[in-house]
Amino acid sequence: MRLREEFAFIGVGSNLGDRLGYLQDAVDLLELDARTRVDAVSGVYETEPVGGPEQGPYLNMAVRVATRRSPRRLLGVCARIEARLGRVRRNQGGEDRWGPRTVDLDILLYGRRRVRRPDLVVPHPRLCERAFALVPLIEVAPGMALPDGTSLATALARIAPVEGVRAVGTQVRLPASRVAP
Ligand code: A4P
Ligand code: MG
Repeated sequence: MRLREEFAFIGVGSNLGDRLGYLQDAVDLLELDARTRVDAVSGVYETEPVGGPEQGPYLNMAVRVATRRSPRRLLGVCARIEARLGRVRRNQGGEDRWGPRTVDLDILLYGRRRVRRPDLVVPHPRLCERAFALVPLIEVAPGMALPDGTSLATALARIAPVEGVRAVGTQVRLPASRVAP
């Protein structure tokens, strides 16, 4: 069955190695998926690490994609990109949880859909607690609301004042095929 195109929003984070390079590669690889195109990218933010062991600051951004993949298939696309960019999953649920990573792709929203499966929860379960996810998301999802009708702006206001999230004043490039001729 061919799904119609829907907008989904992916949060990308990196805190190891060439962080900006990993964000760019993640965006380019999302565009390479045959059923997904990158529609917009947020600015890049440097953010203090939340949770996990002692670790360095992250770069975080959000990507709006138009996709014909189901939520589960899109999660598969994200997992393959993480693997390709060198993220090694060890010790699931153990000390690596929330630990440093070359790149992490989370599905923050998939339209107004709710998904509750053992391997996938959308909206992302910790979205509303995390300024590092919400601030870039609002850039690429202006006016968007959560499935319960709460606007993202209201969700952000609930966790204000926002600390530890600083725009670095740069953006990754939209993949070449998206740039107007
Ligand atoms: N999973 C369930 N729902 C989703 C979803 N909506 N999107 C499952 C993506 N994955 C989802 O994730 C574990 C499992 O979550 C996946 O196999 C998938 O089936 P993971 O990426 O392997 O592990 P993780 O990222 O270490 O754990 P988790 O719980 O996803 O952590 P988070 O919530 O992604 O947090 N601080 C700053 N400043 N910036 C960050 O980007 N990121 C984290 C990771 C911690 N602290 C951070 C940041
Ligand atoms: Mg994750």
